[in-house]
Amino acid sequence: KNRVFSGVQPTGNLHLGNYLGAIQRFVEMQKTHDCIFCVVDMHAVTVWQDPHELKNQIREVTAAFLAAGIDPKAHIVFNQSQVAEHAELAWIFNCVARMGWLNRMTQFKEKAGKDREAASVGLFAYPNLMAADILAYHATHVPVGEDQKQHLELARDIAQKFNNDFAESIAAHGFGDAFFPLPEPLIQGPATRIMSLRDGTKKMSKSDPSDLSRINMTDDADTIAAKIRKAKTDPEPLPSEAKGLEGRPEADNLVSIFAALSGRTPAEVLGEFGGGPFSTFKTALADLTVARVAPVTAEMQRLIADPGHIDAVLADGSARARAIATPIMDAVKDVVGFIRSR
Ligand code: AQP
Repeated sequence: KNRVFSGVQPTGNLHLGNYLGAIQRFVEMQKTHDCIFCVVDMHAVTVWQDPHELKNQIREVTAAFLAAGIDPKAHIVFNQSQVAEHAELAWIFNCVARMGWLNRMTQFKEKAGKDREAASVGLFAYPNLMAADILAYHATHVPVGEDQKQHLELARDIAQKFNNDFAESIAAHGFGDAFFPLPEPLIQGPATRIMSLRDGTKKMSKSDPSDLSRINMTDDADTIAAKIRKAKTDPEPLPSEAKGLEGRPEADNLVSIFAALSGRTPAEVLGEFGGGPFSTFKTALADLTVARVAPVTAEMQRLIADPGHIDAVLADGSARARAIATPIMDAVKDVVGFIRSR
């Protein structure tokens, strides 16, 4: 059966890239799949987080899920640290994945920066925990942005290696010839990689020191309009066809954002704005962004004002997530050869 798993880190500054590349897609997937949406707080602490802020950030991401239209009753919304199976399975995967595989992960290289010796071990092993997140539920489909493609490939390699390493035991325990499904990344739509508003070659990111580089989900209308007005562009007018966006990363990015927010293709957007100046287009883009983001922000603020309700949603989702992950983790322990009390 098809099951979707995806997560968002509660690292603050939730932005339009997270919304368009991930959360908005999650909302659509609810119609066709059983979905599990996770606030991955254990991933967040691979880089130090202020404990008080972390709680607020977990509630903020949960509020964004709910405000965007994720139904926590029909699907599962929870925070990772409440389901111990993530950590347990990640340990097994630490022993399945190879150092060489993790050494090739570009996100670790980017996040660790020059001083790799000073990065946390958790940051290095991050992709193993991500594989555990997905595979603890035997999830088959994972909607993510382009930046997570390499981690998904690693999750498939881990699943495959586990299936091979333990093939005999898997068969002996009656699980057939493969215990873990190989999860499929779903990287689709016009917003798989929203770029920084200050530099069209860098992705929009929570950790960019410049607040002008991103639209935060908590920005008010004036701030959104000002950031779009100040967004970097080139001196040429907008092209009339999508292929004219090649080699113009900033223009390409703004057109993609417009397309994703309006549910149109970039070609359709250029059909309306192509040949015209950026100023006209930016005004329309600011109006559209505010119209789409403001209701979500308002609903997020309403939800955040009642942390007790958010925590109850997470507790309920965690219990339902655990009910799926516990038998799978028990089976993993049997396959690996651990003794457990029954
Ligand atoms: N710029 C982006 N465009 C489209 N999708 C994006 N995602 C992130 N940035 C973009 C997608 O959002 C989901 C959640 O991401 P995350 O919070 O788990 O971590 P991240 O990818 O590390 O996000 P950031 O914002 O870039 O944070 P930092 O600055 O810490 O690196 C994922 O599906 C991701 O693909």
